[in-house]
Amino acid sequence: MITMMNKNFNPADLLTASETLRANDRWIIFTHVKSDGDALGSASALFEAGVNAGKIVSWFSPDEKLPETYKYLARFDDCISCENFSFVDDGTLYVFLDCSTEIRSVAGFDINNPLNSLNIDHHEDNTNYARVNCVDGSASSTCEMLYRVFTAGNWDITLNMAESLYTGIFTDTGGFSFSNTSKLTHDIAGELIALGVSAARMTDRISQNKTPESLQVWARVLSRVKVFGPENIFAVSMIYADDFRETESDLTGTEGLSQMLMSIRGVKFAAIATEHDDGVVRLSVRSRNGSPFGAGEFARMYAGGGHEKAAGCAFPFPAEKVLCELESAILRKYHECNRPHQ
Ligand SMILES: [Mn+2]
Repeated sequence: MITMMNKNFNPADLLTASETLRANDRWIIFTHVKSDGDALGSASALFEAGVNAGKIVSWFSPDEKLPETYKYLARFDDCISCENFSFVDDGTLYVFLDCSTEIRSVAGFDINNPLNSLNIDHHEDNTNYARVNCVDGSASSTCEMLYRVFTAGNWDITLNMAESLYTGIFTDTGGFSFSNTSKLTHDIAGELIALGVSAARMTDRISQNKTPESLQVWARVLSRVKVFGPENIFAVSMIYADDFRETESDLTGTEGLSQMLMSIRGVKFAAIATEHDDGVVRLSVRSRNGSPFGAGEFARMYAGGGHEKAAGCAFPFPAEKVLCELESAILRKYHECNRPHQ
């Protein structure tokens, strides 16, 4: 399996990122589409840090609606939804958080003329599109990166910021259970707890949030799970647009479903297909050690992206054919990986 570690990370980048933030009085923060706990947590923490340091800060997301689960994050309500942004060379610092490419966020950023910009991320496949890049592919989360930026520059970390940072670290590590969880991850979580974060309260807020409506979607998806392949290492299932309509729930209630498939005994690779309102089907893919290919590798076959073990892509088949096509695509890939080299 190819692991694309970011070769360019240098610990000095943390201080450079901190100094870039200090040197600029106006920040505009961008997070990625389909925001998750890490994107929202890092934006919330950075927003607070900026306001506390007397900066003028705003935050834009390409999402029409943010997942309600994270409503407790400071500055959650300050996020402005916007698809296209007019980037201007007026000295504003544009900060991208948790975005492996600029395309993952609002449209309009020109990588050939990257203006005054800062990219803080932990995706192995980050394209270093900004003027200043602070990307460590071995970090668990952007929140972990941001904590390291804050400590490198001696920024005050308030309780609000600590809760936001803890949120991203918790969600991107699956509650400290994925292989990206390191000693450093735990050390930082410990520091955040020392700042007043309650681990139990954070777990409640993040995990105890399912609505009865969203659980009906879970029930449908679980009833459709298909496990297959050698020693049953593959699992797939599907959410149809009708599932949302009939249960009066939405996409935000499905977070964690692909991880649920990974909890089936023996499963090393799982994919959940979701039919969106516009008919487009998107895959959420997960893998763990022992899978013949990584989630990222699979998603890239369909021009998707993400991490080696958690990735996503569009899947170009009509909803009624998706499960069948998905199973054969996985098996084809499996046979390709096992074909003897010529
Ligand atoms: Mn992340």
